Amino acid sequence: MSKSFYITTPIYYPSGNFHIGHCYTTIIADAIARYKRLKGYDVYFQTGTDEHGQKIENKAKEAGITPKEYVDHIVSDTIHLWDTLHISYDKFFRTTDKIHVEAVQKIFTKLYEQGDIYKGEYKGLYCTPCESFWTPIQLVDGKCPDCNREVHEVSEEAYFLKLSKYQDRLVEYIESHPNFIQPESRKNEMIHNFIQPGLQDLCVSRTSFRWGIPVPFDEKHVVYVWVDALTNYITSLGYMGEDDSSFQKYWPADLQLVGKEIVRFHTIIWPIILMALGLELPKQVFGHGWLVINGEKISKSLGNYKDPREYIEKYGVDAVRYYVLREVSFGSDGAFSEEALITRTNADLANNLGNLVNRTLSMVHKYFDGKITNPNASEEIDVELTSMICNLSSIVDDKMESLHVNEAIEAIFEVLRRANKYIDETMPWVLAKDETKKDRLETVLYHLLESIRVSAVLLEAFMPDTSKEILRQLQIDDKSLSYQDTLCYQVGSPSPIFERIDKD
Ligand code: ME8
Repeated sequence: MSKSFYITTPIYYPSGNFHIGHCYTTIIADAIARYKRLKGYDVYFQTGTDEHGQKIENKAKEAGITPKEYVDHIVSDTIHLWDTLHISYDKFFRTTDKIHVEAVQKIFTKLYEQGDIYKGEYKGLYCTPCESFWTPIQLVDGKCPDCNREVHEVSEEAYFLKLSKYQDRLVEYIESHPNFIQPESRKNEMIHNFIQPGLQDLCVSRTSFRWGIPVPFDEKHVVYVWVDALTNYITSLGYMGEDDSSFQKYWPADLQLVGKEIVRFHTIIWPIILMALGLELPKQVFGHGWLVINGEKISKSLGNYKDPREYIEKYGVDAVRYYVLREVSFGSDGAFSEEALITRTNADLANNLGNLVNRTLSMVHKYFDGKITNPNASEEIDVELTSMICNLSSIVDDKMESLHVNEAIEAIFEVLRRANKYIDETMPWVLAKDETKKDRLETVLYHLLESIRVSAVLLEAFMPDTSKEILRQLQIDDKSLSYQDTLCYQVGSPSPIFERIDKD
């Protein structure tokens, strides 16, 4: 039986159109999920939408429709965007799904009955756009430290989750599980800035709006949206539902990807809920950086973005996927610009990859009518390229295991660059003029085909359409990830994979 791998993205707020920053998290999760499938794992990749809360209620009111009508429209648009980007999610989960609502109510009741949730009075500062409570010392210039907007005082009867009770256990867990919070810098930030100063019990219900999951034993309260949202990672698997076989199979999650501003929810509130429920914690929460434009986070509230579909229509899905996967070192912030997207597409995809495939297939047709085997007339000059092909899969594996996704993709492009250089060094057009060099010419072209084949198989994780198209042109079924000596190629006609984009 294959090993399972459960990977999640955050569930997104359907409070407006999605931007390339949301696509970034989702494309990276998709590349990791596809890569794990390629390696034979039984992958469960989940994404979805976080549909409750005051912000959504307010937006729906402004639009003169019900909150459910409001989110339905955005959710169907989101699914369309993910499908356009070839996101290979196994589950798109909505927090308005009945199975989730019922399970959250059971979780809340269980925690209340066992004394981890209790009733009290809340007085504090609340940021509605972020759905976050803050203490006065956490504010920056009197405003929300995340979004720099006004917070307001709230005072109401409320239920509280005993975070304080679990503080020591949480610190101990984080310290004894070095992979739990990654990258390392985020772990230090959580411990020193948030946990060690002392965890206060968390207000986990609201009475000032209605668009949420009602507390089943006290219906004027709705469940705090972060408790509702975080539990999606288990309710979607059937936890507390009629059929929990997926939960038994996939929990604990292997990897939960989240943006850096929501690491604290995922590494403080979420593990404490799990501890209180007596469940295992996810193996890793990885906090990635933001895509920024002119130094500022791309965000709905700043409105500094275009619909990602504009880029997809102009440059193609795989150019967009490649750019976000390749350009940013995962974990750090990275600049997004249309100009850099064009530069990358031209340099890496049209020149490096596209030309290599086109030149090689054209030569295979011109000199061997498309049919090539390996006569093994190897020379010293071949060793660097063939050993790079042999090592590629293990390099990509190391990089993907440590989530250096941009370096994994770079390793593939290094082989492609080396193969282009190999053409210039071996000069097949000169070999073709000499009848006695026929075997040597065939060997050279064979090595080139192998460098393209192995790269194309690996590219399935990053650029699935491109991978499929290259393998179609090669007309080869062999998906092995190492250099093969004895394949019989009968390649198809070359057609351009990426056109150069004219900047003007
Ligand atoms: O936070 N660059 O939803 P959300 C990279 N509903 N990532 C970005 C980004 C950018 N410019 N802008 C946003 C929520 N993101 C909650 C999650 S999970 C139980 C609940 C990322 O729609 C952001 O960091 O505001 C976050 O991880 C994700 O998009 C969803 O943001």
